[in-house]
Amino acid sequence: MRVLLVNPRFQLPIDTRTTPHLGLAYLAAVSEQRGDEVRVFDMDVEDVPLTDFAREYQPDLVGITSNTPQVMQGWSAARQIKAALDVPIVQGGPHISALPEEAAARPEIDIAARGEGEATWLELCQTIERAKAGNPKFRARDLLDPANRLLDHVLGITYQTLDGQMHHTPERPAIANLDTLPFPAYHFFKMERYTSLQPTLDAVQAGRSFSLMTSRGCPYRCAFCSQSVMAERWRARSPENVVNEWRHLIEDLGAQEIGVLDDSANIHRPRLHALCDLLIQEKLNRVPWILINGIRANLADADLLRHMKAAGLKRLAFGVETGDAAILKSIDKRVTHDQIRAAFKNAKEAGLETVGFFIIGLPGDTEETMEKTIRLACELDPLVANFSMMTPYPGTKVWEQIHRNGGRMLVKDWQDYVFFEGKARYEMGATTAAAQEKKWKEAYRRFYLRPHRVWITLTRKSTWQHFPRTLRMALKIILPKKTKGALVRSQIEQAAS
Ligand code: B12
Ligand code: SF4
Repeated sequence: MRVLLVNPRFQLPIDTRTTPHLGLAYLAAVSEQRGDEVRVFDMDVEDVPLTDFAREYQPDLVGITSNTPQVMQGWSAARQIKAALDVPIVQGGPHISALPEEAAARPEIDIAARGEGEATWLELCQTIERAKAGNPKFRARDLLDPANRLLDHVLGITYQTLDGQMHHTPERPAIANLDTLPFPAYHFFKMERYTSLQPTLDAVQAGRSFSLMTSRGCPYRCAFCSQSVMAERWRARSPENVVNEWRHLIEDLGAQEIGVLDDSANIHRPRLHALCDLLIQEKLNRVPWILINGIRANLADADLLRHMKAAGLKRLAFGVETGDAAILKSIDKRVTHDQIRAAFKNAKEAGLETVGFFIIGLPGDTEETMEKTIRLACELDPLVANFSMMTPYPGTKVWEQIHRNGGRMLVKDWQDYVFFEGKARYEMGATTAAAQEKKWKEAYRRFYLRPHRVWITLTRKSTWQHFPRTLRMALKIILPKKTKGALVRSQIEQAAS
């Protein structure tokens, strides 16, 4: 079987980083293990048209990944492929897991895959292989012919048969033992075309930054977080299995930096201690790593932070979200401001660089509460403060709240569901768009334009090594809205050309 995995185009206009898609790297790995011929087409880095590529490769099955802002590009990619050849197309990823019927109802998509995809993908490959072996005239539409019942047995998919009936097969259980998965197959990616996800070093060579995931899922359910793909049950790989991949990335692929992408890496502290012991023992701590996502502040004690530092951790993040205690409680974060303060203090004392994630415009936020968020950010003073505009993704509690309580979404197209720009995405009660936009702008200016912050920025080597990017970020903070809009437009045009 020849399979094609597609990452639809979607570079953020301001931040032009690109990183290989870990989900596709896993799908590619299991497919290769099954014996398939595999190609990955990442539209963010490819320079040939997708249709030309598909026509030449003639895949038997195409898989397209999509998060929310990418989903329309995903449909466009599917239309391009369908126009060139008759091939079944499966779409998966976070957006599809939240709204599978929307994708399954589209003519260019045959099957929507919900949740973790490895086992589903393998079963679909088998199904199509068998169908093709039994019928040399097999066409993609045969999959959706209700008389054939070809897809009934595949768990975790949604599809619309030709008679207009929508079918949801039962949920697929989460992968119980993550150690059974092969390592992500980066050899299908044009690694030299990727930048670092979040460089901690002053210069990471192109293609030398890798991501890995040591656990999947999160037992928490914060109101704003899109947890549509991964099961609520937190599952971890064994420290030995993780270290084997870590060694492979460093020794075989030349990793200069590793980004750990777990949703909540420190749910089970003894496991993380064991992992740190192994990294130190095997001298893999020579390569710096970052915890890209926020780890739980309530579970980040000084001992663990020091141990991770010794194991090579350079930077870590905490999801602070808000400076208002009542809002912190209402979003189900299940952490207190004192725990957050202690976590930042301990992390800094351990010699770690810190990142703070803050959200502007949570339900119930007013100018007053958002002011508390800005003040808390300045008090915690992380190396990097990230202020996101509250973006209600489908499937989240905030999304339900807005639709139930008469809130108003201010964005229409899925591609606008990004939170790095300063535009309000919704309004509800006292949480007005004007207040959100005003405080977002203030947040960046007030955090980064404090004299000691300006000094830190000017004296950091990376400021000058990544000067175009630093300048873009600075302009984003300083320039008035109109000019910023022009900047964004020119970036989009540049990206499109
Ligand atoms: C790393 C990361 C990033 C990185 C890199 C993204 C990348 N290229 O992979 C960066 C920083 C660029 C990023 C950006 C954004 N991200 Co992000 N990101 C993540 C993070 C932390 C890990 C992604 C990952 O590798 N997961 C592990 C792999 C194994 O899972 P996966 O990719 O989902 O793939 C599995 C399944 O989804 C499924 N699957 C996926 N595709 C397909 C296709 C087929 C055919 C099949 C069968 C199955 C299938 O099978 C895969 C294997 O099990 C996730 C959180 C998370 N836990 O996933 C958020 C997450 C994906 N991001 C999210 C968001 C919101 C964003 C942004 C929109 C934020 C913004 N700035 O506005 C942007 C989008 C920018 C863009 N270019 O698309 C949300 C998505 C919500 C949604 N409804 O779409 C998530 C889920 C975080 C969250 N909990 O809210 N992100
Ligand atoms: S924000 Fe973090 S802790 Fe909360 S549900 Fe999402 S991944 Fe879990």
